[in-house]
Parts: sequence; structure tokens; C-alpha cells
Amino acid sequence: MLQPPAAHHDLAEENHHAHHQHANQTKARANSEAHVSFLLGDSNADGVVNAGDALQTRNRSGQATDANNFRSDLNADGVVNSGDTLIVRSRSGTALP
Ligand SMILES: [Ca+2]
Ligand SMILES: [Ca+2]
Repeated sequence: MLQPPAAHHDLAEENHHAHHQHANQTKARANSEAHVSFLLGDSNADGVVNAGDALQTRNRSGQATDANNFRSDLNADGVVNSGDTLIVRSRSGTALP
């Protein structure tokens, strides 16, 4: 996907005026974003969201969230149920870059 030319212009302007401290903050923010970019809906942690995750989440339906099944509690309400299965299904087909 091509970036709009305006975005390049804005970035160049920002870099032109940026101090080193600002650059470091930008870098730190980018790192933290990468750190939290786990794949929502990837219940079995294989890097893609697909029917396997929906199946696993459905099989865990009714369980209270614990250390073993927290990846299936997509909406983080403390229990794995049909609401989480719906989220997995809506995310099906997505994968880590
Ligand atoms: Ca998966
Ligand atoms: Ca849930």
C-alpha cells in the first residue's frame, strides 16, 4: 500500500524540527507498541486466527478465566463464553505481520 504524499511531507517536517529527545521518545513508543501487538483472537498462540481458535474457545466456554485459558477470554470479562467465540470468529483470517 502506498503512503499518501502528504504523510511523507509531514514526517519530513517533523524530523526536520525534531530534537534527539523527541526522536528517542518516538522510538520508545514504537517499541512499546510492538511489544503489545499480540494477536487478538489467537487462542492457541500459533500466530494466526482461524477455526482452530474458534474451536478452542468454544471448548473452553463456561470456564472462568485462568492462567491456562486467558487467551480465549477476548473481552477480558473473566469468563470464556459465546461472546469470546464471536470475537474470535470476527477476527478469523488475521495473522501477525
Ligand atoms: Ca491460532
Ligand atoms: Ca470473556
